[in-house]
Amino acid sequence: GRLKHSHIGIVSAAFNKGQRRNGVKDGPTVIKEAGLIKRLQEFDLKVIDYGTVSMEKLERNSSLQLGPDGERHHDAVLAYNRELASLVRKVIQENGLCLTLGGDHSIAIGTINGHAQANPDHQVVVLWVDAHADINTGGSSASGNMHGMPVSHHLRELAKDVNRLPESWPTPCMSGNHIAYIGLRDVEDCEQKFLDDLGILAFSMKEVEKLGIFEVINQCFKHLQPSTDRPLHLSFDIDALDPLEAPSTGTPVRGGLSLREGVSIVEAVRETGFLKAMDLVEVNPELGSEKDVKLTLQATKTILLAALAGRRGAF
Ligand code: NNH
Ligand code: MN
Ligand code: MN
Ligand code: MN
Repeated sequence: GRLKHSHIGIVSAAFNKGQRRNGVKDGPTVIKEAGLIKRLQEFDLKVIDYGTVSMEKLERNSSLQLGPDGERHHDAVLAYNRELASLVRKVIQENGLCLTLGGDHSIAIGTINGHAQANPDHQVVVLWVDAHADINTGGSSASGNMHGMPVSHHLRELAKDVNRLPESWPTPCMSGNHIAYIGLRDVEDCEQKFLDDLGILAFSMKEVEKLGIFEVINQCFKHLQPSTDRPLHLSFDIDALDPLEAPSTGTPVRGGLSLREGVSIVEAVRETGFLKAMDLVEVNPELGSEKDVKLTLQATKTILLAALAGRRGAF
């Protein structure tokens, strides 16, 4: 049956080692300080704050060196994500729904793995809303930043190209037909080749413009077919939104989704009844002016309120 979402567990993934800007680790704190939990509770949701998975341990144990294919902070990123995954799994098993606040998008290595682990056959379908495809491998990446690589870690088709921890964590949990994208507009050639070779359903801003957001959303769900056995994971990178709506993020790309299109996506996600995990990532309160940060937080809260409470409205 469909999920009810009266209980939500929130995990703060205060992590920044998947890219080069420190402030993104403060995303969870500023989003919570902006009153998220209180607002959700006003709509009769039981919200449990599971606290923060911190980076401190990693920083003490070092292991910040490059991976075999030049992945920056390779072992630290994966070790952090392994810890995050076990918390996400627990939160889903205890509440039915886990919201993870990032942090940079490398945290989706852990959240998707943890979500898959929480399901009976370790299966999941993913809707990835982002300006970027985040499907690089260490070998294909020009930057070495692992926030551009989370998707490749989960795909069986790319398994042989991905470097893992010695215990071979994380295990791939999906195929190219279990993920769909909305909002793409800054995809590298190597990434486009992965998308094409794997036949991945991907709606760039060009298709959003041409088809309209509702047609795009409908095609995504028709393709992904979320179900009890294969519930939905929404990974929402705030840079999917146009920088006019959400300027305080590390890699803004102009020509993005309006806030209204973003809201329409997450409302439809909620209405499937099969959302079990959501990531909201890449909010960086150190970037831009005070007004930029305020706008970005308003947009973030609007997306989260629509996704989790099914409401539009002011904060
Ligand atoms: N594709 C680039 C890379 O791999 C940029 C990734 N940046 C993101 N992804 N913000 O969402 O480095
Ligand atoms: Mn991303
Ligand atoms: Mn199991
Ligand atoms: Mn992005």
